[in-house]
Amino acid sequence: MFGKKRASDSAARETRQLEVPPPAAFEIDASVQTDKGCVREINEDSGRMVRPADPRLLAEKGTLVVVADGMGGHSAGEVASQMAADIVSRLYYETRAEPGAALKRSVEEANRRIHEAAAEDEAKHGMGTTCTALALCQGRAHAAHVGDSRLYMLRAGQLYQLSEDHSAVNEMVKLGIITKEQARTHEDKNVILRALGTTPEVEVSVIEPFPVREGDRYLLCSDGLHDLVLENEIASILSESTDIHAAGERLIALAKERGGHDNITVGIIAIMPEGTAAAEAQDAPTTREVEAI
Ligand SMILES: [Mn+2]
Repeated sequence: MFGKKRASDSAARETRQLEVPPPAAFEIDASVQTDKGCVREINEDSGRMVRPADPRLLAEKGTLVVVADGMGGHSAGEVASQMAADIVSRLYYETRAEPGAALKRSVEEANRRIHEAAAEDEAKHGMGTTCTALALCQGRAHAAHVGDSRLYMLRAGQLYQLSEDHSAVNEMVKLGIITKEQARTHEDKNVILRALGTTPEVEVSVIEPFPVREGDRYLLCSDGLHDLVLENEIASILSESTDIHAAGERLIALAKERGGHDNITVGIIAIMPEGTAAAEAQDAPTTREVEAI
C-alpha cells in the first residue's frame, strides 16, 4: 500500500515537472530598415517585418522578420530579394504547419519560385538572394537561413551569432586556412555557397527552436552591415538602446561612416516587458498579393 502510494506520488510530481510553464508576459518590438549605402546605385537588399493584426494568427505564428540580399545583373538582385521577402512573409502565415516547419517550407518554396522566374526571363538569369528569417512565436524563436546574411542574439550583454555563413571564407575559417579576421578582407569574401534562386532545390539551415527571454535582442543583417561594424560595436549599440529603431539607424550610420560600400539592411527584434512594446500591428499579407508577384 505505502509503496504504491509513494509511487503514485512520485509519478504526480514527475508530471508536474514536465508541464510546460505558461509563456512569460512579454511583448515583441520589431523594426526593419534598409539603406542603399554610399556607393551602390540601387538597393538590392530587402527587409520585411510582419506582425499580424489578427490575434489568432498572431498567437499561432507570431512576429516575423526577413532580411534578403540579392545578386544578379541589371537589378535582378533587387527582384530576387524582394521575391524572397514577399514569398516567405506570405507563405509562412499561410502554411498550415508548426512555425519551424512553416518557415523552412516557405524559404524552400521561395527558392523554387525565384529559380523559375530566373529561368523564364533572360534578364534575370542567374539571379539569387540570401535569406535569413526569424519568427518569434509562443515564446520561442524559430529561424531559417541561406547565404551570408546573419542572425545574432544579444542576451545578458553577450552577442551570439546564431546563423552560420554559407560562404567560401567561412569554410576556410572552419578548415583553419584563414582566421576570422582575415576572412573580413579576403578577396573571396563575397563568394557565397548557397543562395535562393540559383539552383532548383536548396538546403535551408534551421536553428533548433529555443525559448526567448525578456531583454533579448535579435539582429538580422546583410553583409553590408557585418562587413563594416564589429561584433563588439553591434553588442554595445544593441545593449545601450531602448529604442530599437534608433539602434538600427545607428548601426546603418556607422556602416556608412566607414564607406558603406554595399547595401545595408538591419532587422531588430526586442523582447520587452509587457506593456512597453512600441511597434504597431501590421496586417498579414494577403494571398492576392502573392499571385501578383
Ligand atoms: Mn550585400
